[in-house]
Amino acid sequence: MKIDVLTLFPGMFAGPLDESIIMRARKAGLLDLKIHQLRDWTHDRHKTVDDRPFGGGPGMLMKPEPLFEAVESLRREPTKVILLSPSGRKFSQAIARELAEKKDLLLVTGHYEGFDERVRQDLADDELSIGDYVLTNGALPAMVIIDAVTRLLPGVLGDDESSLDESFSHGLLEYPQYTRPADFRGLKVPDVLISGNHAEIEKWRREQAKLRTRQQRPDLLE
Ligand code: 4FD
Repeated sequence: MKIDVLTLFPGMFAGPLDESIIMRARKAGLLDLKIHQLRDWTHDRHKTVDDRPFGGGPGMLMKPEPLFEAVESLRREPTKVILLSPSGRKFSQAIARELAEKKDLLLVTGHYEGFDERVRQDLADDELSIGDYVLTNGALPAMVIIDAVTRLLPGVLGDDESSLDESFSHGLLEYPQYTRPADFRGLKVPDVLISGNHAEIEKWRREQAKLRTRQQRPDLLE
C-alpha cells in the first residue's frame, strides 16, 4: 500500500513511524509512506496556507489553493483522499479494515479552525476523526490511522502478533490475561487458568469479557 501525507509539520512524523512493526513493514516494501510539506504548493513569498473566514469570526482556515494543487499533483487513480478533522466520521477498527483494502491513501491534515468547505466538498473522498477531542493539528490522527491500517496489511504481523485484534472482532473487550509467575507478590493468577480444564477456561473468559465490557464500555453491548 502507498500512503501519502500532506502536513505543515513533516518533522512530527519522524520517530513514531520509524520504529518497530511499521518500520519493518516499510523496509519489507509492504508500506510505501511519503510525507509532504503542504507549503511546497504555495506560490507567495510567505508560503501562506491559511486565511480569515468570510463572514467574520475567530480563527483561520486552511485556504483551498495549496490543498487543491497538492492533492491534484499527488493523487493518481485510485487514490482515496481523506481529511483529518474533529468533524469527520469516527475512526474505528472497522474503518481500518476498509482502508487496508485500498491501494493508495492520501491523508490531508490541517490546523487552525478547519478547512475551506470546498476542500471537503470537491477534493476529499472522506473525512475522519480519531475521537471527540481537538488537537493542535492532524499529524497525530494521521499517524494513528497509518498505524492501525498498516498492521492489517497482509504479511505485516507475524503469527504471534496477530491475534490481538480479537478484542474488536467479537464485539467485546479482551478478557483478563496472565503470564508467569502464578504468584507475584501474593497476587495470584485465577485457579481456573491453571486447572487445565479448557472448557472451564473458555467459559470463564467469555464471562470476564462480558463483565469487563459492561463495566468499561457498555455502549458496545447495545
Ligand atoms: N479528532 C482531530 C483531527 C484534527 C485536529 C484540525 C479542523 C482542527 C483532532 C481541522 C480543526 C483540523 C481528530 C486539526 N484535532 N486538529 O481526529
